[in-house]
Amino acid sequence: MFPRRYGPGTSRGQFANINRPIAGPTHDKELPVGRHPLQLYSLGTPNGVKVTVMLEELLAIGYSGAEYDAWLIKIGNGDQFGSGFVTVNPNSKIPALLDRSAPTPIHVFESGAILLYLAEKFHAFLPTEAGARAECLSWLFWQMGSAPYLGGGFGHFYAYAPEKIEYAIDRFAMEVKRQLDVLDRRLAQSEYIAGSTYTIADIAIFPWYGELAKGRLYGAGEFLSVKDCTNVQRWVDALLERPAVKRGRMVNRVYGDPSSQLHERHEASDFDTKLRISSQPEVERP
Ligand SMILES: N[C@@H](CCC(=O)N[C@@H](CS)C(=O)NCC(=O)O)C(=O)O
Repeated sequence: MFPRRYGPGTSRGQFANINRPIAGPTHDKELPVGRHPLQLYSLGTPNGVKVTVMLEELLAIGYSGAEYDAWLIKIGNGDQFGSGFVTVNPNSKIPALLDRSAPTPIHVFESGAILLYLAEKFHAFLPTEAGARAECLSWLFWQMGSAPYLGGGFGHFYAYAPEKIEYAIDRFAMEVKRQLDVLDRRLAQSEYIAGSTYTIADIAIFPWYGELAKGRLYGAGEFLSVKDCTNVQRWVDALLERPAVKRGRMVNRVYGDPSSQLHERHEASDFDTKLRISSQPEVERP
């Protein structure tokens, strides 16, 4: 029986230490600042990877103004509740971006807003023609609205919940299967998500649904029969070949194969010199 008024219960599960019912900082801590115009405070989860892939794509096509320092925010340790981070993102979630190239530094939070901000700043990966732009933004916002059902819904109840609740798993698995089918039907019609060109819609959707399709999220590939989504598979395989995608997936990554982990990124050469040679695997939290 639930009480009439909410009060924190005994928090359980692997994220119990960072769950809290109030916002705001828990401690004073300034954020580090590097020498590049863009300062990214993040972690290599799907929401973080969207931004590092975008920055690497911008650099790959020659926008040196997209040079960035990527600082590691360990959400399992509560770094997102430090006063400096909360100033950049009052919602205390990665990713958060600080653009110091403007006379007054600009704070951007929410991965979709960061992608849009960077696309507009550099005039890249966002079509300018009204119809194509609307298509791209529709899919970008589709991702932002849909992924919480995948991460906060399916992933949470399938992989993280201390006890398995059939109703919750069934409800969210069905929704995620439906979302995958939305993408599969779309990708049967067009090469990329928003049409014939690669855009921020692909960059936003790939780290969630692309990784899911490859069985790398929540160990749920077989359960969701992801191999049946042949058009999604074709699209992910193409994206995984992009050098910028390969680099972006490594930045701020603290789990998986140590040789794919670049905990912080400050120079392009870090990919050659600073990949992890040993580290403890850490579980992601999308
Ligand atoms: N809608 C947000 C979601 C960001 C988000 O959920 N970030 C997670 C990691 S993927 C986080 O920072 N969690 C920390 C916490 O919940 O305390 C976005 O797309 O930027």
